[in-house]
Amino acid sequence: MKNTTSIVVTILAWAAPALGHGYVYRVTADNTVYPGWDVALDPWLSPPPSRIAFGGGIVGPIINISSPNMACNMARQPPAATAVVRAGSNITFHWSHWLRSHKGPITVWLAPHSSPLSSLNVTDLSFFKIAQDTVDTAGIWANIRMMDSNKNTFTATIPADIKPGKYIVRHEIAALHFSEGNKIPPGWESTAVGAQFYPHCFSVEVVGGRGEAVPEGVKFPGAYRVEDEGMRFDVRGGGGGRRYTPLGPEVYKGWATGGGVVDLEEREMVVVSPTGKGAEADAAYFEAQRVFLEQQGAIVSYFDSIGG
Ligand SMILES: [Cu+2]
Repeated sequence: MKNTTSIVVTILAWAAPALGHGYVYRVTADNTVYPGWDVALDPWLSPPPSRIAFGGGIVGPIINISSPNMACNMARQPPAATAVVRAGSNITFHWSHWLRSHKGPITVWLAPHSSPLSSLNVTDLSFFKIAQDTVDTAGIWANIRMMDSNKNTFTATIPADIKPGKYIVRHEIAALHFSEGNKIPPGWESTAVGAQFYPHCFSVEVVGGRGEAVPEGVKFPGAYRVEDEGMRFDVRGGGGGRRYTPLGPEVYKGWATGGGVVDLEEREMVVVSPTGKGAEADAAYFEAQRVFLEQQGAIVSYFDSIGG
């Protein structure tokens, strides 16, 4: 017990507030495994690593829905790489440990763009929703399902009918544990700030499709409003029988509703080097990542154990 506490305290001392929160450390896009932005390892790599993720290393919640950070979090470093995905293929986000108290919906969005990534302003983009999970009839929330049934991953399908080209993928977990004013547990009043948002963004190029669809999108900030019903829900008390109303527009269905689902040829799994420095460096990177995820898991377990 004491041992665990001292490990937790040591880590908290330097990595503190962010690390209780989860982050996407890996993305499997159309059977190619890309490194995400590893908050523990990537800020220290020299030269800076080439990632499909917007980097910056911040994993704390966005609590102000008018903030420009609602688009792609506080990530200030644009991606240097782009995942190439076939229209109709899957993209899977691999999360580190997530706090069980932080229950809420998960969404995935796409926004087309034609600017160089280095000068792209993500708040100008129009995002359409391609995947969503909220709460099931048993009261299990999306991010709990992600942990307990899907090995900390969430998967979306790139609509088969969208116009080929460059897109930003926006993947968001929202946490509603402090969203219902009268349910704040004693001692947590000062942190009761409402719904929290944890967006992550990635660069992809959609290829191979026969589609021309350019679905209507929404901007972040702007897509959510304070008065939206989905901003509030009593995730501790099960909502008192109320059904959850998702935030933002409906999921874009594309051909899914009118047929036209594509049959993609199987693709062999490819792992993109996280270091670009050969097998030995990659093995060391993956080992460091494994150790760190374990430590982050210890922090999360600690918070879980005190109910936070
Ligand atoms: Cu939190």
